[in-house]
Amino acid sequence: MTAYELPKVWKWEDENSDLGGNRPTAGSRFEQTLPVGEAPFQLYSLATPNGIKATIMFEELKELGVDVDYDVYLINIGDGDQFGSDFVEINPNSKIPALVDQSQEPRLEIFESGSILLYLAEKFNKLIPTDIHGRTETMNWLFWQIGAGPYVGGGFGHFFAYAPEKMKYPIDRFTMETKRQLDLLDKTLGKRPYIAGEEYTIADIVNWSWYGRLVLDDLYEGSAEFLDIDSYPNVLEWARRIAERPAVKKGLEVEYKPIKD
Ligand SMILES: N[C@@H](CCC(=O)N[C@@H](CS)C(=O)NCC(=O)O)C(=O)O
Repeated sequence: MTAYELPKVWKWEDENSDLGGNRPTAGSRFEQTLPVGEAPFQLYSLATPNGIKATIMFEELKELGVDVDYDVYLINIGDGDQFGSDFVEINPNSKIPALVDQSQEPRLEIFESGSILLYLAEKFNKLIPTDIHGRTETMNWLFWQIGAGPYVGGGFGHFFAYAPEKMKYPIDRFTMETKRQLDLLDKTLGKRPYIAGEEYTIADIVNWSWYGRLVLDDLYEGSAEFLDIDSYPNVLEWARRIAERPAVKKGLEVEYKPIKD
C-alpha cells in the first residue's frame, strides 16, 4: 500500500468536475427546477440498491390493492443532479431516494430510504405488523440494514469494485464484516421465512435490496464467488424467493422519467 504521511490539517484536493463528485461541504451547488407531476407521490431516484427500495415498496403497495400513484424521475448522481437546488430542498443530504407527498398540505418531503418505507408503511398500514412484537422486530431489522449496509456498499463494494487499486487492509476489514453480516442473516433466516418473522415486511424490502442483490451477484461482479455465497444457503433461498415476487420484478423495471429535456 502507498505510504501516506498525515498532514496536520486535512485539505480537500479538487479532482472532480464543478457539479458532480463529493465535497467536504453540503448544500446546493446550482439552481435547478425539477419536474412535478400530477400523482400524489413524486419520487426522485435512481435504480441503485437504496433507490430500488422505494420503487419495490410502491409496487408492493399496488399489489396489495393500495391506490398509490407515483411519478418517478431519474436523478443522475454521476452528473451531480443531487446537488441541484430543488433536490436539496427535498433532501438536504443530497442522496437518492427522495420523495415528496403532495397530498399533504403543505407538501411533505421525505428522505432516507428507511424513513420513506416506514412513512409509506404507516400511512397505508401495510407491510409492517400491527402487534408490538412484530412491529418492533420489523423496526429492529429496518434500522439494522440502514446502519449495517454502508459497511457493504461504502466499505466492501467500494474497495472490492471501485477503488483505483486493490488494497488488502480495507478489503480484509470490510469482507470480514460483510461475511459476519451475511452469517447473521443466514442464522436469522434459518429460523423463520422472513427477516422479521413469519410475514413479509419492509425489513425484507430494505435488506433484500442490498443483501439479496449481493448474494444473487447483481451488485459487484465476482463478489458472490469471493464471499463464498454458497455458505449462506438460507440467505440465498430467501433472496431467490423474494426476487420472484411480481412487485419486486416491477420495482426493478420501473421507467424513470428524465428531469431535463
Ligand atoms: N442512508 C441513505 C443512503 C442513500 C445513498 O447513499 N444514496 C446514494 C446512491 S445508493 C447516493 O445518492 N449517492 C450520491 C452521492 O453520494 O453523491 C438512504 O438509505 O437513503
